[in-house]
Amino acid sequence: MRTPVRITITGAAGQIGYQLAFRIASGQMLGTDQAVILQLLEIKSMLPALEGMAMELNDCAFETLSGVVVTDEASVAFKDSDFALLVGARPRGPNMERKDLLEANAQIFSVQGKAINDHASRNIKVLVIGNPANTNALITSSNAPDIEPKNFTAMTRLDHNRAAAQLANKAGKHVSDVKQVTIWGNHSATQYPDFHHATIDGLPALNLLDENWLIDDFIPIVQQRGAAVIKARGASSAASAASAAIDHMHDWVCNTPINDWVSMAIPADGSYGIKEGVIFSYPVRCINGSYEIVQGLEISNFSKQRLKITETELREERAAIEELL
Ligand code: NAX
Repeated sequence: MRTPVRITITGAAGQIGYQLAFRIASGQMLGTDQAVILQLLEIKSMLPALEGMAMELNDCAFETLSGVVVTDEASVAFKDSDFALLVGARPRGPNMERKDLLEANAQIFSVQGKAINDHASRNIKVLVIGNPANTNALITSSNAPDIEPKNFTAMTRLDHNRAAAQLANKAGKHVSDVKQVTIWGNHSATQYPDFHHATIDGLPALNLLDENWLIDDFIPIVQQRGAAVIKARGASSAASAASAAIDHMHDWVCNTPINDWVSMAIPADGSYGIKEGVIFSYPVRCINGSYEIVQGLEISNFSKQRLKITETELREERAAIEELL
């Protein structure tokens, strides 16, 4: 068993946190030879629930679990943290405008960014899940100036996995046969699920599936999948979101398969015409704990328009919280 690493989960007693903690503690994120210490952060009123969760984690007797910290203080939760999954966020309340939601979350994520800056490992890998995830990641990063911006990412892996599953189902294949799907941009309804480079069982998706279905059905199905799950389940995606978060961190650390890529929202660097200043989802390959944007993909005019729409939304979100950056 390797020396324990410290993993912070915020909003740990919420529905995603309750899935995440047990799967990470059992070795599903970093492997069954990697010991972990979970550092769980919640708001004060949720501490009793979090204590109960810590009891259950102990009761699982996981070989990989070396300790559990329960706290409502960010300085404790992020102390020496090697990985952080930022799930806790303010949900949209009645009469709340988009700007109010952005500002309420900006307050939470600026506090956590400062705590990361002051207390976490200098090599921490951060994944923001709480919405609006891309802009929350931007705020967290800008409040942690001593940590490299590339260490701050936001989650579009659930959208990526949803896209792959939709293509597989339509083609009558297994999801593992689908490669090179991309989610571009924001984790919101403006995201662009791009099928142009996707292959299914080695053949271009465009050769196997009707282009009208890909444009008129596939794209909106993926964009609206979160709302469809809420309608069916009466609650938002939780197990699938936790699973995607584990995939994101696992691949970041343990590499992406050679013939495929994944989608991660990362600091824009000018690639594909997206200027710096936003956290934008790109196709990436992970090697030795780092990620690289997949370069040189052909982008059609149709795709360029879609990229512009989602970039514009991210710039608007940024403008709403600019003073907190
Ligand atoms: P829950 O409401 O079940 O849990 C959130 C938890 O965060 C609560 O227990 C709350 O007490 C805690 N919390 C709130 N403020 C906090 C703070 N300042 N510090 C620590 N904890 C705090 O929501 P859940 O279903 O778990 O979803 C969490 C977030 O994930 C939401 O913002 C949601 O919109 C977002 N999602 C993001 C997805 C993505 O793909 N990026 C997909 C799933 C999900 O919708």
